[in-house]
Amino acid sequence: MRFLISFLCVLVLVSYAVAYDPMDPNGNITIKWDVMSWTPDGYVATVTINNFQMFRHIMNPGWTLGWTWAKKEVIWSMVGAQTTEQGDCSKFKGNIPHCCKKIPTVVDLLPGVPYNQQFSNCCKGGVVAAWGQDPSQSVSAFQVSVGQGGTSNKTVKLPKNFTLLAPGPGYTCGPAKVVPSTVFLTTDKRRKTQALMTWNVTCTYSQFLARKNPSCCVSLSSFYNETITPCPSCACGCQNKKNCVKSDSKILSMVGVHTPKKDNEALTQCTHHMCPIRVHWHVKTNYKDYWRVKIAVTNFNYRMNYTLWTLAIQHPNLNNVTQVFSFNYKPLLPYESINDTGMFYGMKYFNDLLMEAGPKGNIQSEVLLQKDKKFTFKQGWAFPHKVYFNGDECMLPHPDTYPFLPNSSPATIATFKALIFSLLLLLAVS
Ligand SMILES: *[C@@H]1O[C@H](CO)[C@@H](O)[C@H](O)[C@H]1NC(C)=O
Ligand SMILES: *[C@@H]1O[C@H](CO)[C@@H](O)[C@H](O)[C@H]1NC(C)=O
Ligand SMILES: *[C@@H]1O[C@H](CO)[C@@H](O)[C@H](O)[C@H]1NC(C)=O
Ligand SMILES: *[C@@H]1O[C@H](CO)[C@@H](O)[C@H](O)[C@H]1NC(C)=O
Ligand SMILES: *[C@@H]1O[C@H](CO)[C@@H](O)[C@H](O)[C@H]1NC(C)=O
Ligand SMILES: *[C@@H]1O[C@H](CO)[C@@H](O)[C@H](O)[C@H]1NC(C)=O
Ligand SMILES: *[C@@H]1O[C@H](CO)[C@@H](O)[C@H](O)[C@H]1NC(C)=O
Ligand SMILES: CC(=O)N[C@H]1CO[C@H](CO)[C@@H](O)[C@@H]1O
Repeated sequence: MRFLISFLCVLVLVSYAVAYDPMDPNGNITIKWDVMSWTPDGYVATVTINNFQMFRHIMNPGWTLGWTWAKKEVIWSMVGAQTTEQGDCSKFKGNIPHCCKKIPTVVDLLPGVPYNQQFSNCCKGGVVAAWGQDPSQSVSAFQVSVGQGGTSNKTVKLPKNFTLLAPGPGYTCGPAKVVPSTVFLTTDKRRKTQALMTWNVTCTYSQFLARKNPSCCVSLSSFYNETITPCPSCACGCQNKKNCVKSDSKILSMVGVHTPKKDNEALTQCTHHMCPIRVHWHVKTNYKDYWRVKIAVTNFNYRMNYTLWTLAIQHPNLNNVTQVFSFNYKPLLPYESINDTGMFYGMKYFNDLLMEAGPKGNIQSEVLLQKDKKFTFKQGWAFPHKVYFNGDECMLPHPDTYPFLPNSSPATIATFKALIFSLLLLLAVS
């Protein structure tokens, strides 16, 4: 037993260290620089940000990218993005660069900029969809003209220390690496061109770097037991409890209270769990060959409309999803032998926006599943193993508190889950 515990500990630690997410093993954000031309004092590059994460998008207020120049490079101009500060360009006469900072900070332009300032895939306010939700919108790009840089693939020095300042500390970027030059197809698809040089940077996400507490929790209920298992108390940390707002508070009608903060800090309704988001899983109906689950997501954050929300769930019966009502559904890892995870997301213009806390701050759906060979209502089998909202894992209740089928007791599975749960708790506390 002791061996098992230490093995699990090691496994857990290792997987956090490399930010490996078993629900999305290939998920990352890539930043690709394609040098399109060399100039007398540098180069012009197309910078493309690809979000390859299946269910984690970059939400409002969008990405902010920083890097450190290797030498004395400056940015002469940018198309489709801008630096937030110009810095000290006092050494220049005549043409003044767009930015002279050693560590430039770049943001996307907002929608609606004049056509001549646009670049393909630019100007979305830095919002980038999740790959699994909308691959065509999971990319963002801009053009940068670099001066005082190398002027050939022998003399150019790759920028260093790439940082996704927003969405923030959850992302860690590796070093830039020269990769085979990107090949482009002309619009009529009859000719191929090629970048003069290409380098890639890969950034990965770790929830444990992003925040101390979960940002969502799960509650459970079933038709076979009237107990509703609530979210764990203080699931999202109770240190902000003094700043929470009661649902009948007069503050809520004050102007500006609902305006999102730059760092997206939540203004949470006072609840025992203190989570901005709660996911409820209700086992609703039992048929001969099928069973039905109702899923509801409630927003307790007065300061956020969640656009393009995603819900990723692991449950052994998701290999047999027959019908999903009023959400979109896509299996994750559909080609692996353990086909037990899937993502739900809203239907465009119908429920892809989860409104701020209040009467409209909820969305729901029902899922019809064909019974798996292992199907049972015993031992909490009908409840999900993992739930992620917008790419962050939600806290589940303790398995001992799940609604039980009358006359069945939580046996081995529950105790095993309890073991893992206490391990996680131990890690969270330490
Ligand atoms: C980043 O994600 C892409 C797409 O899933 C994958 O092909 C690539 O290997 C990943 N890169 C790294 C360094 O993991
Ligand atoms: C570099 O990034 C692009 C996506 O921007 C990806 O398609 C390509 O496979 C990456 N190259 C390597 C060698 O990882
Ligand atoms: C790396 O980038 C971050 C953010 O832009 C900055 O705070 C830090 O000083 C940089 N580190 C180095 C070694 O340049
Ligand atoms: C640099 O460019 C030359 C041709 O101009 C090419 O032969 C060489 O492979 C390139 N080197 C790198 C590292 O891309
Ligand atoms: C959410 O959207 C509604 C309607 O578009 C708007 O009135 C409200 O101010 C928005 N709330 C936030 C927090 O952005
Ligand atoms: C995984 O499940 C989905 C339905 O949820 C199904 O379409 C797909 O064929 C399954 N893949 C495998 C390998 O079983
Ligand atoms: C319902 O589940 C709870 C555990 O959450 C259990 O204590 C209770 O006995 C169950 N009710 C019935 C009627 O079995
Ligand atoms: C509807 C559906 O996907 N049914 C599948 C459920 O799972 C069994 C194997 O466990 C498959 O044989 C069914 O085709």
